[in-house]
Amino acid sequence: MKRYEPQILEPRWQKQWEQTAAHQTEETTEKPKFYALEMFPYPSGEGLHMGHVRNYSIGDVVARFKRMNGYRVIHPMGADAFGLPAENAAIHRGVNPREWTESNMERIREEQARLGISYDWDRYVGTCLPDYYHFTQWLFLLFYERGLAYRKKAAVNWCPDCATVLANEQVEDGQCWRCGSEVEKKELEQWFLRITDYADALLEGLEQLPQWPEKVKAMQRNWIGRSQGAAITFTIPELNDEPVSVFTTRPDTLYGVTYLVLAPEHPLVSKLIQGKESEGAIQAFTEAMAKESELSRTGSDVEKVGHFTGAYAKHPLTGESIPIWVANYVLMDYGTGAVMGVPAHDERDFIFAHKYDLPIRQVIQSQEGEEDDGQGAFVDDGLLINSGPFDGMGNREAIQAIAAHLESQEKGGATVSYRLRDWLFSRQRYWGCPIPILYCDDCGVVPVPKEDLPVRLPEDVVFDGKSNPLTTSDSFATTTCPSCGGSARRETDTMDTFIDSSWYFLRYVDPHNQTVPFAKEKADRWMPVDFYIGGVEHAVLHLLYSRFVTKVLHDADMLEAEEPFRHYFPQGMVLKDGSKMSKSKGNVVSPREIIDRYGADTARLFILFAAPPDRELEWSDSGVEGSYRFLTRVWRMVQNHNSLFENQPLPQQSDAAAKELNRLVHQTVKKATVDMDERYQFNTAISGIMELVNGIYAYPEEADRGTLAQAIETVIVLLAPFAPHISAELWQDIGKSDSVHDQPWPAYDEAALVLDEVEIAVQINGKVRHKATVPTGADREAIEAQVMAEEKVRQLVDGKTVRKVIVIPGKLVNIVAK
Ligand code: ANZ
Ligand code: ZN
Repeated sequence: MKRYEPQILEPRWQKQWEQTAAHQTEETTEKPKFYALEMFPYPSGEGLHMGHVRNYSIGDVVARFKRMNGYRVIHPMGADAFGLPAENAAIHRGVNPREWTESNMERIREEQARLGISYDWDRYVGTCLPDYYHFTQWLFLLFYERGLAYRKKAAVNWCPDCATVLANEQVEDGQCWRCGSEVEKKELEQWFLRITDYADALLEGLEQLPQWPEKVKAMQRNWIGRSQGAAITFTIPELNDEPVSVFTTRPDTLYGVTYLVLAPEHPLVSKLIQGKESEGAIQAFTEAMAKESELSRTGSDVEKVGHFTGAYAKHPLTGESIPIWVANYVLMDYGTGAVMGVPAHDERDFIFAHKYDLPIRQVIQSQEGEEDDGQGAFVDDGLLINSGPFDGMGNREAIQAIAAHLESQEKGGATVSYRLRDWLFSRQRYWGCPIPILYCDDCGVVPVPKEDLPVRLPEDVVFDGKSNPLTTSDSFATTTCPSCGGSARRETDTMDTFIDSSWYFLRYVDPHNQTVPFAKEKADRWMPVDFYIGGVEHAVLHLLYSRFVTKVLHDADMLEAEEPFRHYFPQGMVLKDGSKMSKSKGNVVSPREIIDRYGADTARLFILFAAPPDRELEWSDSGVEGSYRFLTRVWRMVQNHNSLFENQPLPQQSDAAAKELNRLVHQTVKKATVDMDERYQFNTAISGIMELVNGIYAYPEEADRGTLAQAIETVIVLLAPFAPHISAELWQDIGKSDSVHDQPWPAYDEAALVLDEVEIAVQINGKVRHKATVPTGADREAIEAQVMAEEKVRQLVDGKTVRKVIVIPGKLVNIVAK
């Protein structure tokens, strides 16, 4: 018998698929489309890990299943190839980041090919290749033209010794990861993308995504953080009635304000403290706050620290004098950077007022009119008190009423705030996409004309780990201004690498386009992505940025779709011994070893069988063994019956065993179809196939050969999406000249699922008293259970004790009862 040797047959099939372009995308339009996408990998030096293998195995089953079901499928792959690790390799090991990245890309591609994933390699996209980043720059210019890219001073992490900007991950306990010096915040000109313009669209779009997990949508909603409230204008008499606006969600508490708090960075602070006693202390406080993160200032267990400025504001409705403070917990970049303190009704303000001995004034009372116990803030709904004309009003109603009243007096009005910030987009890094902007002494900021793209990354750069390498290239930094011909300086910042992955799925639809990022017609042919699978760690940033970019491109008339991913499916983690498989835990199982030992089909089958795709998957060596044994069993089953296919017997369910096997075939097909289609329950689909294989092994020698042949064919076809190599080989071994992967997914016949039935006699103490109808082939237990439950039988034995039930399957049941 021919032996199962995956190490030999798998590479052979992979080569054949490559040579025949077997997975080339069908661009026809008669068939419905399906866009199957897996998150593309970062080409690190480590190669693929099991998380990748799981990701691709799931995506591939979906792609293959849809192809067999008559869809034209696009299933592309690429590499997210810009990023810091390449630059670090250059700094620490002196390697060229481009060569380092390209060799990793090559290695990962080889490993992906070894898995037998059905990618259309002709559409391969690498974000660090000039071919691709040409159009990342093109898109940046589009954002710039549409007023969605702008420059603004922003605080960045700055290491004074290395004279460089640090990413947040490079700041460890407030110190530079490289030299250990204290990291400062420094205000530098940075590029931003105006994602806040799309805050509402990004929220509303979530309503159109019923197939996204609720949890992921909630995370995005949270991140956007839309908050409905009011802006209220206080004035500062000593500064000529200069207005100061606060943002509050609780205008109903306006009469309870006993102080205002400004963020230390608020522009009014320096004016307010000028020449006052507080000046020195508040300046020092402001400097100290500038170095702290948002979390270290506002965390719920962080002590609230404030300083009185010595200045007062005037209450917009009562005219009262309100002391103005600065405090750590008020942030400049939320709302207006100023808040009104209402200690009676806000927990945080209550703590602050207690600490600094500020007055507390209750303005909302519970419906029952209980006295406030003074133990904390009263944050529930109730009726207004101490609130002038609004006394007695319910506070919900008062939120609207007070906002409207302020509006009529031009002292404020309803407004919305978002947690979402504009996307800080520039990086002082080398291995990223250059920002296509020039600075000319005469013309100012000049975008590079589209016909001059791409702005290529220079290679004559120095990696000293200090300055941005791009600033060390002579060929790059100076150039001529396209509008006046004078000399100009190039922008040396590169783009945040998140932009690269925010549009790659659009490049896949038209990867060789040399003039535009993609043709609209092609985008409309394929978008949106129908099934996007990847780790839930991307639930916010990557998925939100991709949605943002898609919406901008939609508004620019570049595609019809308004959302990039119809169905986002977060895959579960791969665990080993109960914890995440990771290098630091030392519990990594290498995909290479598994493939070397058992073949890719076993690895894929194990991963898909061991758990539903959205659940955690516990790695198990015995489970892998089990999958291998199953494939070997399928192999033997087919080889043993090889001769069966020589004369192609027609199935005829002439005997009971054939009928039963035929029923099992249809049942298995139905189960696999229902489990796989949009339910993605691959594990149960596979266990169904395993049962069918058991049924075939148990099939009697003398039963109909045609039915047996058909059952075996069905197993091979059903296995094709899971274990594509072995099924291709076995299909060939039973004499088929076409490819198993071109077979239609088998249909099932509901009529064939119905069990045949027989009539049997039911005796009580040896006398026939009843006839029961039971399924053919039902076993003793099933027959006894059914018969004893029948109404007629229950009546017959009523009041008697059943001593014994004798079942002769297919013939009779005798109940012995006294
Ligand atoms: C007065 C007040 C009374 C408030 C009350 C709450 C309860 P969300 O829901 O997160 O939007 N706030 C506004 N701007 C702030 C800033 N820049 N830094 C820190 N806190 C700020 O929260 C809005 C509430 O957070 C606002 O409503 C304000 O406090 C505070 F009984 O105003 B509130
Ligand atoms: Zn110029």
